[in-house]
Amino acid sequence: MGVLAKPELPPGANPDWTIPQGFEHYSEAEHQTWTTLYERQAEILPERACDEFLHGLDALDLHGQGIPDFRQLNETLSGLTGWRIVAVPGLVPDAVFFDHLANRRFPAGNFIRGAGELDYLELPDIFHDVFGHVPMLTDPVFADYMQAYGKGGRRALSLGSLANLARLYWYTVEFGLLRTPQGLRIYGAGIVSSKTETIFALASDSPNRLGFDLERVMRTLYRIDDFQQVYFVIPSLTYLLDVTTGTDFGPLYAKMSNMPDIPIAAIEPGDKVFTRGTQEYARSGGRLRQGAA
Ligand code: HBI
Ligand code: FE
Repeated sequence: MGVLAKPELPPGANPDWTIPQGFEHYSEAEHQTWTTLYERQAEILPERACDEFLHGLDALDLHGQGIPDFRQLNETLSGLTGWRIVAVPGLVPDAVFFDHLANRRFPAGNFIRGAGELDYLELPDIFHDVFGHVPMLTDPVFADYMQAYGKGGRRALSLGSLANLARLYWYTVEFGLLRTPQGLRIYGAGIVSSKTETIFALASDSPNRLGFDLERVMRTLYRIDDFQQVYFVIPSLTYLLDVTTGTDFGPLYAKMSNMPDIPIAAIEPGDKVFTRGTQEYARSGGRLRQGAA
């Protein structure tokens, strides 16, 4: 994998990579794209997204009336958990990203995907960032977890252990599942902002679904180009917060540095198996082969 080019600070951006959202510049078509994406998710998320996510949509009045104004969202969000959304032009350097999270600032892209790429995009746009990530920031426990992650990220960078911590983010914040008395529910932004993966993550018999274990997750490889082949299940948001803030990551990083990464579709001895997946979707070529949106 090539070394990711160090993104250059775009002209006009602040040293912390923040920019004005430019709310007044969005076109009618861009507002309509948001509404279309919102309506598709609103239809399928009940009984699939966790209660904390759905309550967050209500608390923020994120109900599909076009692209939201960060100034309005921030008044409500900061009152609930002290978090604020800051607009950025796209991915920002890791150190910048962690510093924002450590200060309860969530960096959200201010651009929205084109009408022709509704179903899949590599880069996080405003719908992924704001619809996918922000509702969970209204939950006090998850809000604490995200700030702890930011503080941990700064430390991981200093220890050269970013890869392990990025996997923790990937398998929780982006693609995490939560166990509830009503069954498994989604809290990961990468799933909840995707129509097709929202269905796949809970209903398909292709992926593994395994009980969350901190070391196991931080050793497990992941993919960025298609549906996940494994989802990790937490028993509660409090568990996730407690196990991460209660762990000294230094010795854990040192221990993992002498251990091999775990392949994406592996099931290891000691795994708590909710679903032993067939991996049929991945084996059949996934999104590219099946033309799945
Ligand atoms: N920048 N804007 C933005 N959004 C992200 O999700 C993001 C980022 N920079 C780095 C990053 N994520 C990940 O590499 C971190 O989890 C390490
Ligand atoms: Fe994301």
